[in-house]
Amino acid sequence: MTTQQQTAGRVFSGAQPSGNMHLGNYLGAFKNWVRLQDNYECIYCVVDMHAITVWQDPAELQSQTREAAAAYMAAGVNPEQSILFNQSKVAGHAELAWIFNCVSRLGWLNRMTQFKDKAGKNKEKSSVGLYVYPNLMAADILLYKATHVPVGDDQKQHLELTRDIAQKFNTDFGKELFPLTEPIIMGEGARIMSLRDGSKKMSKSDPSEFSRINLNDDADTIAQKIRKARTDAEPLPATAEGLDSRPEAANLVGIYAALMDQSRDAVCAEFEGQGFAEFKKALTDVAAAKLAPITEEMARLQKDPGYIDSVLASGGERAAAIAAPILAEIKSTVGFL
Ligand code: AQP
Repeated sequence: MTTQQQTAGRVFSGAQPSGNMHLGNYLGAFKNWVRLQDNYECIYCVVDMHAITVWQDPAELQSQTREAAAAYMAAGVNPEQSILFNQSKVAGHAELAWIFNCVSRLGWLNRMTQFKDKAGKNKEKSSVGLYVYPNLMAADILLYKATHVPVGDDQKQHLELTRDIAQKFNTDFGKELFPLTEPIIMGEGARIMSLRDGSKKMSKSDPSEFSRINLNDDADTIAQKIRKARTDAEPLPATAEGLDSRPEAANLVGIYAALMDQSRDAVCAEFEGQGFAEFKKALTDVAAAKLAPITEEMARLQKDPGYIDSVLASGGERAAAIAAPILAEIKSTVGFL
C-alpha cells in the first residue's frame, strides 16, 4: 500500500523510548497499529524528541529507541508495508513544532492534564519542552496530514489540541491546509492501569517494577507480577457492571479481555463467582502465552542493532519524502521565502 488514495486514510502514531515498553503500550497501541496496516497508509514513529522532554541518559536513549522499534516489529508492524522510523531523523517535526508554538495558545496548553500530572509539584523545574509537548505532537501528525490517529484514552486531549491547532492555522491563513485528524480508540485495551494502583495508568516511568508488565519480562516475572497485583476480596461478578467501584479488579478483567479479544462481560460470565486467586492463574497463563512470541522476537531483533538501524534509516527517508512537499506548502503559506 503506497499511496493515500488507495487507503481509508493516513495514520500516524508513536511511542516514547523513555523506558521499557509495557503491556499498556502493547494493548493500547501496538496491537491496534498492526490491525490498521491493511486499511491505512501507516507511519509509526519512535518519538525520541518527546522522550527528551524529561532527562534521558544518551546511551540508554539509543538502546531504548532500538528496543521500541523491536517492540513495534515484534508486535507485528511490518516495516516493508508501514513506515517505521525515529522522529529525530526528520527535521520537519521540529520545524513545524516551532510554527505551531506560534499558533497554539498558552491558555490551551495550560489545560493539558498530562503536563500537570508529569510536572507534578515541580512545575517551575520542568523543561519547556514538556510544556509544549502537545504542539510537537500536533506537528508529528500534521507534518504528514494524517487523517487518523489511534490513541489510548490518555492521549485524547492532545489530539483535540491537534485539531484546534489545525483549525486555527486554516482559519488564520484562510486555507484548508490541514485535515481535522480523527481519533481511533479501540477495544478493551484503551486504558490499562497500574497493577499496584487501579487509579493510575500503567506507565514506563512508574518507579515500581511491579506496577507494569514489560514486554521483555519472562514468564516467571509475569507470574510474579500478576500474583502480587492488587485486588479485592470479592469474587468475580456476573457482568462488568459489578466491577464499577472496583478499579483493580476491573483492570485485571480488562487485561484478560484485551489479550483474548473478548468483552469484559464475556470474561465475567466465564469466571463468575470465582475468587481472584484462581482468576490470576488464568490471567497469568494467557499473558505468558500471548506475550512469549513477542518477547522472543524482540530479543532476536535486538541482537542485530545494525538491522534495526537500517529499518529506521530507510523509514526516515520514506517519511521525509512525504513530509517535504507538505512542509514546503506550510512554509510558503506562512510567508517564509
Ligand atoms: N497504560 C496504558 N494503557 C493503554 N495505552 C497506553 N499507552 C501508554 N500507556 C498506556 C499508549 O501507548 C502509546 C505510546 O505511549 P507513549 O509511550 O508515547 O507515552 P505515554 O502514554 O506517556 O506512556 P508511558 O508509559 O506513561 O510513558 P512515560 O511514563 O514515559 O510517560 C500511546 O498511544 C499511549 O496512549
